[in-house]
Amino acid sequence: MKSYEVNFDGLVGPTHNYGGLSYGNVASQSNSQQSSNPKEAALQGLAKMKALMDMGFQQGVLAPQERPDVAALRRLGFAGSDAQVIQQAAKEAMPLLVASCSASSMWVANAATVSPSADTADGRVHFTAANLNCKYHRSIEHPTTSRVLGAMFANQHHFAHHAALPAVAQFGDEGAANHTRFCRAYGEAGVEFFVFGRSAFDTRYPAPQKYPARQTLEASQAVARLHGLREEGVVYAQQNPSVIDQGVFHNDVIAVGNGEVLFYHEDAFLETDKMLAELSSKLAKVGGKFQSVCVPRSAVTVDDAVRSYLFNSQLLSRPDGSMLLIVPEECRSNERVWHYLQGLTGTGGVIREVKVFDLKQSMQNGGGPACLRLRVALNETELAAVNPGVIMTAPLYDSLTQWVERHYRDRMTENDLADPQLLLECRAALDELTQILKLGSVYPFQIN
Ligand code: SUG
Repeated sequence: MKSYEVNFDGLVGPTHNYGGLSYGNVASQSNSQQSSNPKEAALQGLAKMKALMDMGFQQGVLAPQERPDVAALRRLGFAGSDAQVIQQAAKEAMPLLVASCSASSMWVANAATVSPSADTADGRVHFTAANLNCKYHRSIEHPTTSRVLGAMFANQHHFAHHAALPAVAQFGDEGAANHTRFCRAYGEAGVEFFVFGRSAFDTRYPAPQKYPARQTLEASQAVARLHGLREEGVVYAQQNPSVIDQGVFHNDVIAVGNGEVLFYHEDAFLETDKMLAELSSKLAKVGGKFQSVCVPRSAVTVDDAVRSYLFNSQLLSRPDGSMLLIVPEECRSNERVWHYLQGLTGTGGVIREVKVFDLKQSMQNGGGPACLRLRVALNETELAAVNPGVIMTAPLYDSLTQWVERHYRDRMTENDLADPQLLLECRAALDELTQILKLGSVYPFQIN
């Protein structure tokens, strides 16, 4: 049976702004308080989806969330009408209003961890929504994420959904940003690679000194158990704490994998040789031949990787078995990175082509091409069981771009977030979106 990797990209929400909310994420901190352009952000994301679809890849779309999250503000004690809640928060606790307005759900690599049916004990595709509890503004995403994923992958015969892990730091889980899967073919059993930043309970693992390690070993292990993965089909590795301290807040900022290939930076992991050997032997047991492409620090520094997002790229398989790398424009403007990429594609290795996309609006908050997509490997039958409303087509692309043009503002600053009119605009837009994507009622304003 045919199988595919389907990339579901997060549609940027109408409140996209630079709130400076993510300590440890260099771009988020350095662009804090700049004005953003939500319309341009959403159109840049849609252009990437369309381009991948036009290249023949399976492409889907994941809806944004209701923001401002008035219910979250009410849980923090703000009261009255929705407009009063927003105005009171703006007056007394602006950082909380900003957090409740973040469009951070666009980075759907953090929405969930997904295990394809070929890896799981019950032969279903498993999803665990990420609790994202390292940052308040992201910790409020998972209930709606679960509803949206439930509406997209509704068939219980094929899809199993798990609620987010307990919302405490010991189970900090950032979803697929710290998870990669290696396989010979998408529909065959593979090896799931979980990368953690620290251990919550085992003091033998070192932790970063400056910035938080968002993913714990215990969270990754819990996800593997929930998904019914075989021990032989899982490898755990620790991120090098020193790269977290240099701004690598998720592993997908320093490594990306696809098929039988891991593309990574020399400094990305601890005990790299042991990890590569384990990946290689476990992949061999399911018939695969592991290949690694290491980028030496002499060619690209960790700082280059953080600024250019070289590794936050999409590594995609082409029909002839070679691979294509989708990188952000920032890779072209970094001389060392661009030089490295020219060499990489020129040497006859597995990565043959690089395509560049302008995703500046998202990049300025630390979200590159890979952050914007959630990968779901599906066989033909499973793909047919996905809600067809969320699969990208030329007419859907047209409807979504028109929808963005109609509803999105082209400038957003902190002051705009305090405007109660914004809430009404967002709800009207999202109500229409759920009809376009045939999601039913998934937002708090539609349910309560
Ligand atoms: O969680 N930025 C996101 C970026 C997530 C990137 N995702 C992956 N690497 N997969 C984060 O730090 C910034 C929001 C702000 O500052 O307004 C933010 O949440």
